[in-house]
Amino acid sequence: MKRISLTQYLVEEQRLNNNIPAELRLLIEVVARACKTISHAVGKGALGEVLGSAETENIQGEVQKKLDVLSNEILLEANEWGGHLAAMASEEMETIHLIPNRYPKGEYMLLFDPLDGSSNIDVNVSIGTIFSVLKAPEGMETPTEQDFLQAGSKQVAAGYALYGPQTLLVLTTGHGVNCFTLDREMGSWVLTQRDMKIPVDTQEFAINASNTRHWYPPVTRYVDEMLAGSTGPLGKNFNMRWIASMVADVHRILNRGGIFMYPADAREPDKAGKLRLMYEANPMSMLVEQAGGAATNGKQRMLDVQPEKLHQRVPVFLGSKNEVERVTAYHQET
Ligand code: P6P
Repeated sequence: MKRISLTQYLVEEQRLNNNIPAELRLLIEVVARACKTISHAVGKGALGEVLGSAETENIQGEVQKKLDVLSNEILLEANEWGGHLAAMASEEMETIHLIPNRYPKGEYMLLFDPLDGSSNIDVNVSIGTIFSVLKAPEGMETPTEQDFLQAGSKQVAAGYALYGPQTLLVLTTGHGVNCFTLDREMGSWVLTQRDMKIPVDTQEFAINASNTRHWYPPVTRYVDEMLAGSTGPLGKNFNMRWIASMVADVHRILNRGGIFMYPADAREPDKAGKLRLMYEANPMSMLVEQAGGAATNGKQRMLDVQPEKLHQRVPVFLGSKNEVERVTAYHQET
């Protein structure tokens, strides 16, 4: 079967369905090129002197890995001169990054977690880059942090790169989800999965079970019912997977179904869980919904959550529609 490249896919989408403006197409290609560079650095591992800690902390107070810092710099440098962006925001930077005056400004704003799953870097487990694209307010050349605080439903594109046995790029512009595999010999992204769909039911869940004693009742009830197996109230046995790399867990769910949960728990007073809304939960929720799944914060549709802070955290329940709806219903009952 003749395979097509990311460029050909995007050009054909733009030409045939007119659903990807040229500027957005070019922005996506810049991000995809930056992910190729990150993949190359990640792939070198110890040979590239890029493993280990950078001995610095990010805005989250997390010790940064060298690859966290390098990946962030790669995305900043690749996107500054392109002319498609008005500003960027990153998990690794306290506030937004405006495009330097020497470059033309564009109509989009790019948000990213440059290298998600950092705790896995040094032990050679899959990690990834997550990105989200919003539109800057009309004619706004220098957006403020406030302009970034748009609900996930306003995203015009979202995706991730997964640096695993293969390097993959999974992308949506609001018209389904497609997966591209990096052809390392040609250096091009090749369309390998069209219109990915998440089964509405599943027998596989993903949660960090070491936090069991901290969970609130709706999560405890749901996990206990799954653990009860075929003789329990759900009438079926469940398997569990937890890679501790959201990109890898979400990719598995996009391929074979499942429910991913990072709930709030009694450890944090703000009841927000660990994952960030703007550049983890929102892009992943757009992908999951576009693939026929569901995503909530336990109380409401994730993409309807109105952001209040750039780095705000949010509880995450996403994946197979029927299971996300079940655990969300349990939250409504409390
Ligand atoms: P825990 C990685 O650090 C991350 O942000 C997500 O990729 C992942 O799902 C989660 O945190 C893992 O958290 O508490 O299990 O280490």
